[in-house]
Amino acid sequence: MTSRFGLAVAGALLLTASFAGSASAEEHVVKMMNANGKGKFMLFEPEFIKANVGDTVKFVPTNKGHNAEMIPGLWPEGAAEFKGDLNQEVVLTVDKPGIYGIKCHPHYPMGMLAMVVAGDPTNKAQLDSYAPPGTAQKRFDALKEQVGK
Ligand SMILES: [Cu+2]
Repeated sequence: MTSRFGLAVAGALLLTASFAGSASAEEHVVKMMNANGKGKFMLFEPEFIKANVGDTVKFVPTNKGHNAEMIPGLWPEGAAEFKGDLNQEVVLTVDKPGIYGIKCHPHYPMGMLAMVVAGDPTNKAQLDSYAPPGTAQKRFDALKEQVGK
């Protein structure tokens, strides 16, 4: 009995170790939505994504009328360009460390943006130089706050 228990513990430890040491890429899923039911309209859910280089972020059109595309003023140097079509699922491959700004083209002035932060925020200076349009500033500032954490 004791030895069998010991074996189970050893197995569990082994499993934990292999997970911790795994370098396999993660897929993050972000919904594109009209409302979150908590008084927020036109949004990516979640809006802030902490990722690792090599991960992917899949943007899913949960509601119609949205897309996901890069914010050119907030994009890691050398990272591939990114633009999804309206109502289409699109996958961002995180190929460089840094801060990736994502917007929905139709609703960007209403603040529909997301940030993906992977590894070192190499382009952090862009957070200060970049000026989002209209009421996007408020959500931009909230996301910017999270990058520092
Ligand atoms: Cu939208």
